[in-house]
Amino acid sequence: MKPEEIALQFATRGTIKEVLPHGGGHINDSYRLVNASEDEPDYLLQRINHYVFRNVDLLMKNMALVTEHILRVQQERGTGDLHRRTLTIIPTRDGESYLRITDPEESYWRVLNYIEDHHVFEKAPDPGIAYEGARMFGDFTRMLSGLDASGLGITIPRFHDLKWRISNLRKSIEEDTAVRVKFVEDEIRYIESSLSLMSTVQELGEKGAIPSRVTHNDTKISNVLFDGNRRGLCVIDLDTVMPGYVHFDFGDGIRTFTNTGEEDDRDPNNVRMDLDMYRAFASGFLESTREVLTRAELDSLVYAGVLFPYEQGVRFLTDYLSGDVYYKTRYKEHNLVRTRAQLKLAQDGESKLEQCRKIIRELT
Ligand code: GN1
Ligand code: MG
Repeated sequence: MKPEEIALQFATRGTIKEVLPHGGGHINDSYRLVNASEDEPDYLLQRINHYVFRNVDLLMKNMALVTEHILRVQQERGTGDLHRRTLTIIPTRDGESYLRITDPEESYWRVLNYIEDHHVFEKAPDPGIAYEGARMFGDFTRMLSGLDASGLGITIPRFHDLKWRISNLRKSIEEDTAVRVKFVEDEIRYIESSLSLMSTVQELGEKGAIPSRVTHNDTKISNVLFDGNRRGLCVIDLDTVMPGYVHFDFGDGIRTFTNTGEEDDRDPNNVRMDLDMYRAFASGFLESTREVLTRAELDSLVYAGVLFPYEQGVRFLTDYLSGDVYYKTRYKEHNLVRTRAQLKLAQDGESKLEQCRKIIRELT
């Protein structure tokens, strides 16, 4: 079924005159539903990737809990312009939070409010934007610190379980399905040699030294919408919101905000961890969270900044070795290019670990 036909099944207002492809996620497909009437809002239609998100029902229940909680907090704060500052699930005409289609193939769809006049940055252009984006993600953590994490389901089991990610990588090396191991021996060596440093956060979690919280789990800059005045409007992409450690959000933010190159830079020499951006991200994030985080969390955040480029490198490499089955790729070596860029960022971060520790210490 076409997105145009799917759209008709949701309880939208007005008349949809156009369906335009929207955004650049690696997992779901999104479309903007343009309303014929100026007075009626546009919407966002999304096809939920069912291969990645096996339990759509649970995912949508999480999303309802989180969006309702955020709306309540924003209302208590007296925030204006609420429809641009919160995500709202638009139900189907039958009152369901999503639509399941079985014919001709199984697919899952949902509709959200479209946030008017927003800007997305694929990369943080300057420290001011990095600060603001980080403040938004920190505020997300802060708003959800009032929601019991155990009430949320796990949308992707073991999403940031490093041991599991490493065991999958080792399996993909052993199986060598795509006959590519011979190209990545240096990368594998680096991953093995840094594993013990990278395991710090997981070990703290296992010991119970850091608490479980509601985490976003995909805190890249393109998941914050900005207005025309460089102010953050809203955090989007709530599919991976589930219980986790604050390190997951801090770490993925550092991975994406501080990279001087691209996530998939073909030249790893372009990729470094920019310390001005680091300071900007850390100070924005901590501005919102300083009061809710424990000392043990604050003292160990620095490890998250190296862990996330590393873990992302491990995930891209596993997909490369498995023959590109998870991430959308635009060319044959795309996952290899991504792997090298991410591991370069992890290595650069490792070499700057003490400087980063100092930055965080100064801010806490
Ligand atoms: C995926 O689909 P997108 O771009 O929001 C991935 C993230 C990765 C990211 C890398 C569910 O996110 O974990 O960090 O790509 N999401 C999932 O860009 O695997
Ligand atoms: Mg995402």
